[in-house]
Amino acid sequence: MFNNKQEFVEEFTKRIEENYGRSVEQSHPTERFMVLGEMVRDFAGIHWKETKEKIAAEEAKQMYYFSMEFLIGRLLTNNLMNLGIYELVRDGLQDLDIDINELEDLESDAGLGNGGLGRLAACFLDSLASLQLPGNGNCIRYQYGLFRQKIENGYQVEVPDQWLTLGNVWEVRKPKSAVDVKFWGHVEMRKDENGELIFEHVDAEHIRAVPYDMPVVGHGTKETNTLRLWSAEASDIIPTNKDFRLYLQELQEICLNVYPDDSTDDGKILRLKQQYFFVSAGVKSIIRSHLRVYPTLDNLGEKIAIQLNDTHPVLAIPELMRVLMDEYHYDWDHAWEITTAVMAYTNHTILSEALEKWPIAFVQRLLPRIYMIIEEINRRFLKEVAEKFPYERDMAYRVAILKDDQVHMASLAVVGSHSVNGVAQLHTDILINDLFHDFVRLYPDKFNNKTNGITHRRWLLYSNPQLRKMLDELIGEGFEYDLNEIEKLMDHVDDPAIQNQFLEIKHQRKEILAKLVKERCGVEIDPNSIYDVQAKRLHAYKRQLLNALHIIYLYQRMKEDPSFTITPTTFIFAAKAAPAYYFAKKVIKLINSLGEVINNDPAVNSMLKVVFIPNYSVSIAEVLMNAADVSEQISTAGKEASGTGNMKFMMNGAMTLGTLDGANVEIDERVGRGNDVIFGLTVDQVTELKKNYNAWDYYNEDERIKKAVDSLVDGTWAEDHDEFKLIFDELMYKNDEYLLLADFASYTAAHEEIQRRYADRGQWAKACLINIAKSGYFSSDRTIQQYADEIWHISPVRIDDK
Ligand code: 26V
Repeated sequence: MFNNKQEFVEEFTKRIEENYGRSVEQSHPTERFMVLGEMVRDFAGIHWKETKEKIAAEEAKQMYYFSMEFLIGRLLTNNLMNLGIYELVRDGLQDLDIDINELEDLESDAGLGNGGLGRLAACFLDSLASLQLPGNGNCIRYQYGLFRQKIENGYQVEVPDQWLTLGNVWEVRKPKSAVDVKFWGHVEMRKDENGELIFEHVDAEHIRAVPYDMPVVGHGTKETNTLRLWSAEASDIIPTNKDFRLYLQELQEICLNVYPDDSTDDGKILRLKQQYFFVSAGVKSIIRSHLRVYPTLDNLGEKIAIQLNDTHPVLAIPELMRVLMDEYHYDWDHAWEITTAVMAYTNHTILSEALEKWPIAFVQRLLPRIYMIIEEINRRFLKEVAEKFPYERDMAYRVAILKDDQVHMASLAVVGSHSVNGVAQLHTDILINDLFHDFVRLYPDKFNNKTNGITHRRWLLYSNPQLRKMLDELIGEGFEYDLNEIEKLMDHVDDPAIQNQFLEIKHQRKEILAKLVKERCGVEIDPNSIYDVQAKRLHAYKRQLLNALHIIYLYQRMKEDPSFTITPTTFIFAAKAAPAYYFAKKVIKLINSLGEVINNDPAVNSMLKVVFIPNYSVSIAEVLMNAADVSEQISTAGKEASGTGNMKFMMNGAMTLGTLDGANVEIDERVGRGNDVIFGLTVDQVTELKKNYNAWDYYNEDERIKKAVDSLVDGTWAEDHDEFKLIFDELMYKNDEYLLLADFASYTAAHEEIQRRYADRGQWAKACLINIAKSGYFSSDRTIQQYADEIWHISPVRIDDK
């Protein structure tokens, strides 16, 4: 390949000429990007084969992360940096008069996910490879990522995300590894010559699943894992009872886009198809490669772990049962023993509307054999429940997989896995004491916590080179490999010179963000103002509306009382709303309307600005998180399973302004109350208050609330007084489900505390440095090590230097 700059330049030039028949000078930037990408992929490819051979030779156990989402973002910089060839390539390109930054900007984000759950999967892949652990991803090759968000007249408009226009330079199509997945049809039962019952899925529609593999390279290691993305194509066995064009059209829909969550009933069948498509293909390809190394599937549980990322891939449980029984003739008990040894499930939400349930009729028609197996799992499980708790009749109903004409996927997940974990301690406590309480009584040993993490490589080292440099100089480079070492920074937090250096770096990052805001929003923001950022999916429970109400209060106060001043503050939002989530879209409109009025009002705009950055994505986050002074983590306590944005802000030296929810609790435990600002009701207080809550009490008793809420319908923010009526009604007539009004006073006080603390620049810098120093725990390397040790039981595979 290439070992030095000169070799790189030669190889690059040669490939441009060979691929495109042009000289480097005449080549188009996209051609340069493609060639560079191919070279990097081939560079990684050398170790890919070695890794596979080593795993087979060592008979190492492997993990497969089954996830409907991998929110990867861009890979060029990440791969170059992880491979340790960034400088070499940058300098080589410079010799050819090519700016690497320009090529970096040409890459589309691989936006194969909705939010935190998909980004977590991407961080996990990076940590697995960096820790040299054999762990692979299994997902769908969506033709379009999550929609691109445009803001038109303040409203969200969804535009298709055509991430594959240039092709995906990182992937390798593997037609030889294709498998067929079967839908519809029916099951025939007969006895074979030995009198054994045989189940045959007949008249099924066959769809070919073709894998596209992407190498996953770690930092400072040659171990190279695989992210396998499945794409649907026509099978050799084409349906005889369906028009071929209809067949093609239907199968193309399977991989058309990332499902933008479940707010509507539309496309439920399609979603179910997507789920079965990628888990069936994934299970089959795992079995195939297992049998290439071992003569039997008896040891599958010792050699393979499958982690189910939420309930979306849970059909992998009945699918593995089906393959073991119908294709390899295992009896039920043996198949069940293997399946439960392989499977582990992570829960990512306790919100009942987000817990998947499928109408039995759909599953029965689309996946007839799978449904039979689910029925049998349910039957045997309920028998066990009755035996263990003979005197608790309603227990069986509460835990049943099949009830009320629906398949309850979370119950299936818990029953069919040997491990069930939550994603932050508080969330796991709620799972154990509440959502899965009955299951805990049945299987006390299954439940455990794995607090989320983020890859500090992407989120600190690569996206904040200024801070990285300061840390390198101050505490050495060890923290780049083991983030726990970042705690060494504690020795310097009192040093005024270091505090100033940090503030200077933060200022540089704020200038970079200001430039992006100017480009994307056309608004000038002042890097000397406080950057107060809330960036996450738009959901009622995340309470962007509480943030907006507080801004309204500040605006009204400034207008009423000219002597009222604050340290200039820029409130920055970034959020996508599900296309059919009407309330969330209204909140986006409201935030944009606040910006419109406030930013153009000379009476307030030197102290207050509001900006909404469109199209929140991994690439935007890389610029946004490290420029923040304040990190808004304000969900109603108990509702945010963990959050991972909170960790990205913290690691880059922002102060959390948050409720005691999700991983905020663990951030707070580490940094201490003086270095974050915690407000609002606790989980227990929420439960208590919910018994008797009346939003009108807060409206009537707090003048600030009344004024802010009234402004939603009095024309302050929109000519049409009905524009925000939905929001008003949600708060007042639907009784404020997420308790915004109850937390308003303490939220306002928390902001006042932020203002006080920010005034003392040295103390503020010290608090931010403490946040950075204490962020070691939130590296996904720590999370992955815990999964590896406690759930998967996998060990590093070391590829030797040649
Ligand atoms: C989905 C939906 C869909 C219907 C409307 C309400 C609703 C609410 C939440 C969800 C999210 C489902 C799963 C999910 O993405 N959970 C997120 O997982 C992250 C990684 O563990 C975690 O940091 C976030 O707190 C959690 O919300």
